[in-house]
Amino acid sequence: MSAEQTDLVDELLAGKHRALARVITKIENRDPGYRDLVSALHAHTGDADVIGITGSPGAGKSTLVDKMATRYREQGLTVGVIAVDPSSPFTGGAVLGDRIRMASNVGDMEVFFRSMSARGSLGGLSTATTDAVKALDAFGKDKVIIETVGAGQNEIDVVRTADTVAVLVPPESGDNVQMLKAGILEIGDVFAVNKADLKGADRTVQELTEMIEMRDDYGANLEFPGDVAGVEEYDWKPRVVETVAKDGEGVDAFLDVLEAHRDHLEATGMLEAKARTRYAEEIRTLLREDLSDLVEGEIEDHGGMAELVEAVVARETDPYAVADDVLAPLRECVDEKRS
Ligand SMILES: Nc1nc2c(ncn2[C@@H]2O[C@H](COP(=O)(O)OP(=O)(O)OP(=O)(O)O)[C@@H](O)[C@H]2O)c(=O)[nH]1
Ligand SMILES: [Mg+2]
Repeated sequence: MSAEQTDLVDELLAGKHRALARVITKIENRDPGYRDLVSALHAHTGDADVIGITGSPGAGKSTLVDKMATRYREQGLTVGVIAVDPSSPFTGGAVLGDRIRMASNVGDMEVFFRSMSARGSLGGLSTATTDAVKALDAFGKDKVIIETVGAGQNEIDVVRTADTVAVLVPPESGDNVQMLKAGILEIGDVFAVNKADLKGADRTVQELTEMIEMRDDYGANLEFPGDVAGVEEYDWKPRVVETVAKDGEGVDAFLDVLEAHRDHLEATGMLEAKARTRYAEEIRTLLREDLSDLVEGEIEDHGGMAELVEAVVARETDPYAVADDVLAPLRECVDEKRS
């Protein structure tokens, strides 16, 4: 690691918000050397409580996150917020930034706010989010909140970085069934029927409760690498609460439920199990990305994709033979190392 990078890490660990912001920018841009930074931070992580907030556009996520941050600050806790916009092609998260943006906490440096957007990074957003969470965790933020619009697989991947996931559902949104399809219902530990001041909240609470009752496979889709004591006792049943984020109503009860989930994760060893699962996924993702880069390099060395395709079109070769050819040098290296 360069001296500059070492300084940056030291400053971040010493609590300098400017260094934190710079590290996250490097992570987001995948600046050369960002990997060394994240590697250096890893040893300092593991203490933050990571909460994911998702839900349909305009559900009130930012408004709720703002109220949450205020409450946490009142409790003397430090907060980091990452607003992730998976669909936005714009840089710097300007789109999110122009909406409700931590209105009451602007200027309070103990609430660090940052938005991140897809920027055309292929599948890299959840990696970037995971890394940004690490930076906030290493910095010493007690609570790290990830806000993301719930729509597709990308968002689900993003929110899985969190230990506890809350899904916001506005009353009578007609979204419920759609969410089921998108798999969001499966990842919610807590459901907040926000905008409970609007009509139809009771019915939405009831619908959600019924949907939860129909499920009995909480956490079943999690794979556990290694045995963690007590995990079989994890039997959290998702809870449904009502909130009026814009007035702060129900926010305390909502935070209590988040805390209850956290306690249950800890007591059952599920917190550890989830972390293990995430690390396994992280390692696999990095390996896939690195391998893919190697392969792209090999494609170039073989004349580039266009040329390879022409040869296939002309029936000089076929896709299987091309794949074998392109991989041959990599295979040889591996065989040499092994023997
Ligand atoms: N009536 C009512 N309006 C609310 C409530 N909470 C938030 N809003 C309003 O809903 C609108 C959207 O709120 P946001 O907090 O920006 O929603 P969001 O989910 O972050 O939106 P995106 O980030 O764009 O997906 C704003 O006009 C809020 O003032 C609530 O409890 N009741
Ligand atoms: Mg928002």
